[in-house]
Amino acid sequence: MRCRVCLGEVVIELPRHNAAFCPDHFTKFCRDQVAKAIKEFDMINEGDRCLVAVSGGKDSIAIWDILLELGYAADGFYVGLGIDDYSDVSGQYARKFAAERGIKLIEVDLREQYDYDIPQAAAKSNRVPCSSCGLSKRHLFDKAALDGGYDVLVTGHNLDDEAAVLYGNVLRWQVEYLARQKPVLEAGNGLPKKVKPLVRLTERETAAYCIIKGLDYQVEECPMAAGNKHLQFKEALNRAEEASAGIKNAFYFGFLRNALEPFERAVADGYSSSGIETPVVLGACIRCGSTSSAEVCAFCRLVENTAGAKPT
Ligand code: Q46
Ligand code: ZN
Ligand code: ZN
Repeated sequence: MRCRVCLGEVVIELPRHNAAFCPDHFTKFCRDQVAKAIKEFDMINEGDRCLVAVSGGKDSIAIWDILLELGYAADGFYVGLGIDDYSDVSGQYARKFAAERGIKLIEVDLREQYDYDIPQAAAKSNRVPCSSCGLSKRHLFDKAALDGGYDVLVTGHNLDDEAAVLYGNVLRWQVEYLARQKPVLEAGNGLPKKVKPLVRLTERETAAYCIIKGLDYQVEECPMAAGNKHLQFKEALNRAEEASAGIKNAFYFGFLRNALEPFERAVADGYSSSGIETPVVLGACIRCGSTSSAEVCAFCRLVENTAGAKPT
């Protein structure tokens, strides 16, 4: 096969697009896909200040690089999760990327600033580590975006991530989650606007983008990912993709086009999976001031239960 654009030597084949690309046209393809997602879903406006949640992995490094290449103002935000060497190395890649370009990387370290880490939180809770990790990251991402006055919080969720989450939510008909399964969540209720500009690229493509561009990233999988059911859903969808190229894309974008709206409407009309119609009253957490339906938000409860320390 030759490059679809210049007929040069190919570096990657993309069966779902029935195409192959040389290095230059592949990186252009990635930028074009991100630009298309941003435009299609109205993710970022001209002049917006973006904060990219950077884990040091391929997806967040790739989206940070692509946004800068596309001319967006994008700072980074990294959370030190305290997951042994994995976190140390991940942080180094995020810092290296920022330092080489002279751009801003905001950092929060769970141990230093909140007196706990993810292994501790996982040990104290009866749930998989990703549960307290996800809760911590979501809270800190939102806080950093709001405190820094950013217009948009950018995360590196790719097509594989979104299709796997959708698959899990469909299997259990999680109506409330399905109603929010969108590549853009507008600002509101004390939360920043959140966007996922990588939804048109797979993780194989973001990894290839980083390798071709010589961007260093954390190659190791998180050692605490065991029990994360999304990984198994991803594997199931990878098998489906092998059987039928493009099925992931069709599944995810078909949902957005054809099936999202009734879920949004149901939730707007007061649907509750518990069957109890209790209007959620949002207030401010008495510890940290973040928007919460409880007196003390879930993050502050996690901090208190895990470390006995109150966040500042
Ligand atoms: S870092 Fe945290 Fe992930 Fe590790 S513990 Fe799970 S959520 S897998 S993206
Ligand atoms: Zn080419
Ligand atoms: Zn709180």
